[in-house]
Parts: sequence; structure tokens; C-alpha cells
Amino acid sequence: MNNTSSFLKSLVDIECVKFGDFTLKSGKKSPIYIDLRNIISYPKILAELSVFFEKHISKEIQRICGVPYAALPMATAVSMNTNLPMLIKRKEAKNYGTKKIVEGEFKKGDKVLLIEDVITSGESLLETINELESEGLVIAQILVVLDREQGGSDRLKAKGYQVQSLFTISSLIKILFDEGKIEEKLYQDVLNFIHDSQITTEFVKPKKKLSKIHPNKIGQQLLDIAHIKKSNLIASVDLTTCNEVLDFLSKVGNGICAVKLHVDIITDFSPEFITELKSIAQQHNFLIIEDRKFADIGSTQLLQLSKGIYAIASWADMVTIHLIAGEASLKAIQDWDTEKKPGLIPIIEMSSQGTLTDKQYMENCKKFLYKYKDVIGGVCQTFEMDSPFLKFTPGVNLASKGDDKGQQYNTPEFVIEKLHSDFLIIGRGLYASTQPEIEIEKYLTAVRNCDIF
Ligand code: 5BU
Repeated sequence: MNNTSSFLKSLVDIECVKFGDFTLKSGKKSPIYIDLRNIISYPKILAELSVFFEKHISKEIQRICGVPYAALPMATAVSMNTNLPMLIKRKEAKNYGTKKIVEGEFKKGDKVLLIEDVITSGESLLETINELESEGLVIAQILVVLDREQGGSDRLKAKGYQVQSLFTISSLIKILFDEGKIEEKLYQDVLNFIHDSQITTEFVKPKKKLSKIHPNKIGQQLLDIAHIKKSNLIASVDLTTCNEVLDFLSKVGNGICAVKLHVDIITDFSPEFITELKSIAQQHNFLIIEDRKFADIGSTQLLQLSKGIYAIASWADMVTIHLIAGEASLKAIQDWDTEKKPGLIPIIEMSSQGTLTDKQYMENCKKFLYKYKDVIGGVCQTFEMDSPFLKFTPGVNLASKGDDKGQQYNTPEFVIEKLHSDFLIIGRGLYASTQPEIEIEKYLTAVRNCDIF
């Protein structure tokens, strides 16, 4: 028996891997249960695990960090054997003293090896990655003991991180089966379980096509433009002078189906700007979204839409709106008897790290969201919009994974293929480029390759 077989068998012996009839947190039944935390009761086995890790560590690594808690002792063992200094990422920042989130000595740019016990959805790895990166550390390598093969590695790959796993569930049970440790029926049951428990609902669904029909007039216009131009890209122009905005739009206008503005950040705003904006939009055939994020009681929202220097409703084709004020604030706009009313894009889920738009919030939005015919779709990440409502996703960037102020990015491919978004909102990925007219071509190629049109 080789080292791998004897190590995996010992994981079964110490009940880190169990077979039986288990009910998971999700309510789903599983024939296998994995919990590597118990390894700390067996120092010899932990030491053996460390040797497996050490074989894979790349030369450039300067620091080791384990994802809390299960991987902390593993990282410690590897650190002691390799003499590579260790870091600990706290679960929560201390609320006294230094408020540190990462313990241990490091400097910005240090290359870190991240160690994790098991990867399922990749959620906790991503959380740790974000926090280490916001401290200036570079994630140079990710090593995981066991990949449950449920889509987590693919998810990280889409975000530009390569996960190396020492073992996969299928390799584990194959070895155990070959060694006579489990029966063929159990072997098959586990394989079927892996097959059936892909994290499909959120991340891995079949390809989708951008719909062609929408019940709302503005929604229909947006879809028509997207199909004609073969572009579902929305440029978020967070530039702060009229000339900068207009100049940028003249460069990318042909490649976008809509522009999204924050009109209140424009320092030299004047009504003439709107005239010029509309003319450029007409010339290049794109719509205008004002990302005003209304979030007040109905009557105030009507004032914010129609009055003030911006008089948003008079020019915006669509506006964003939070649903935090509840259904009545949406209904107030629906019942508003006015000549020109923008289509509504409610914000259901935000892209920022630590957003409060959790599952419960989204479920609450869902209860009334679809009742209003002014609603075109919603801004969301993992949340799936019911047809024919359209899904708009910000936090898209080809070159970056996020900023140091909470923004989190995905690639266009991931957003279309895994999040099933209809429209991609791209800000700095385009406007921060010195050559946006070239940059937009890269985004267009990426979305067209996804075969959505
Ligand atoms: P970025 O430069 O690509 O990060 O810009 C994203 C834009 O989308 C920016 O204008 C945000 O205000 C906007 N946004 C977002 O990033 N995330 C959200 O959840 C929502 C809006 Br809602």
C-alpha cells in the first residue's frame, strides 16, 4: 500500500471520512460525511498531511495562511516543517486595540500560500482571499486537502484563482474501493451523490440566451438594442465632468446597449449636458440609466424623480431603486400619473463585500417585486430573476478581482455562464482605461463568445 492509500484509509479510521446515511444542512441525504477537524486528535496523521502539502508548495511562497478554523492546525504544521512564517486571518476583526484582521508579520505584496481543508462552494476561501488581498497580500497559491467536486474550484477559477487539491472525493473513494475498504454499491452511491449535488442552482446552469421579448416597453427597447448590436454591455460612467462623460461615450457608444450614470457626481452639470447626452445616445443607439438608487417613502421618491436640478424622470430611460422602503414605495411610482416615467431596476442584491442583501432580504424582495409592470428586472449577483424580468449585474471586470473599498469583481464569462445575467455593468474596467475604445472590444469578444445572442 502506498502513502496515499494508507493516509486516506487512516482518514476513515479516525472518522474524518464517514460512510452511512447522513442528512446535510441543506436537508439533502448524503452517503458520505467529511469533517477533517478531528485530525488534530491524531498528530501523526496531521504530520503526514503536512508532508503531502509540502510537496506542492511553490518556491515563491513567503507566508502561509490557513482558512479558519479547520485549516489553522494544518497551516501551523506546514509552517513548522518548512520554516515558512504563518499568518492567521481572524474570523472577525478585534473590536479593541489594533482592530487587526490578519495576525503575524507581513508586508504588502508578500506572496501567500492559502491552505483549506475542504472546498465545496468555495465561499469561505473567497472570503479569506478578499480579506487577505485587502491587506495588500498576494494569493500566490491555494492548496486544499479535499475537493468535493461540487463546482467550488470552477467558481474560483472563474475569478482567476487556481485551486490545487491533494485529493478529490472521487479519487478518495476510488482508492478506498480498490483497497477493499468500501463496497461497490457504496462507491457508486457516492459517485451518484457527487453528480447530483453540484452547486447547480447558483453557479452551474445550462447556457441561456438573452430573451427577445419583454412586456415593458423600455425593457423591449433594451432587448432590441442588445440583439441588434450584439452587446449586453452597460457602461457605468462614473466620471465627474460633462466633457469626460461625453468624450468617453463617443468612444464606447457603438459597443454598449446602455449607459449608467451617477448624475450627482458630475461637478459641472447643466441641462445642456442632458441634451448632448441624449443626442449621443440616439446617435449610437443606447439607452440611459440613472443609478440614483431611490430608497425613500413613495411621496419623496416622486419628488426626487421629478424635481430638483436633475429632474431625472424627464430624461432617464431607467432608474435604480432600493426596495428597503417596502412595497408601497414601488407602488407609488407605479400609480404615478405622469407623462414620462422611467423603467425601474430594483436592487435586490449588491456586489459589495459584506452586503446586507442576504438570502432573507432577497426572498422578501421577491414577494412583491414581480407585481409591478414598471419593473424591468433587477440588480443582482446570485439571485435568479424569474422570466421575463432581466438580470443586471455590476461588479464585472476582466483585469481585477476587486478594489480596496469593498467592490468584488467577476469576469464577463462567469457572470453570463454561472450567474446567468442578462446585462453586464462595467465601470472602471472601461472608463479607467486609457484606450476604452480598445478595451470595450475585449468585453464584447468575451460576451459574444458566451453565445448569448
Ligand atoms: P466599477 O467601476 O465596475 O466597480 O463600477 C460599478 C458601478 O456599479 C458603480 O457605479 C457602482 O455604483 C454600481 N454598483 C455596484 O458596483 N454594485 C452594486 O451592487 C450596485 C451598483 Br446596486
